[in-house]
Amino acid sequence: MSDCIFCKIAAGEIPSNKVYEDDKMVAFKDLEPAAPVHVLLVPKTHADNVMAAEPALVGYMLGKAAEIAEKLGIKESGFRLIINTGKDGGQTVQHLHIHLIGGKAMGWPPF
Ligand code: D5M
Repeated sequence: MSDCIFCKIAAGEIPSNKVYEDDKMVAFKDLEPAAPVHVLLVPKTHADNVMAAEPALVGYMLGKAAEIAEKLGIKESGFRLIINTGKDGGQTVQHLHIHLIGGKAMGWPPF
């Protein structure tokens, strides 16, 4: 999508602090980190949200999330994966993204 900021980041048209990239996705640091480690995993193909994405792609990204957590040093301490979806889910960017958050102990429920 031509006006999608995450499409532009994934294509390298807008700078980001990337921690991982392959042919299907990128992962980059969130601009408004909620914890010491906070990266966003974003597919290179546009999907508005998790419901619009290919399930196999979502599974691929979840597998990569575990790899990236290890790379960022939070595999042992633990982390949280979040996919905000739609209005009540708090989704503000309409391009599927998985938040990978860690580096501190978190509570539950998250609201
Ligand atoms: O989360 C959208 C997230 O995207 C939010 O945590 C800020 C982040 N964001 C928005 N623009 C950028 C850029 N340009 N770089 C890095 N991070 C960004 P949501 O789940 O939609 O509420």
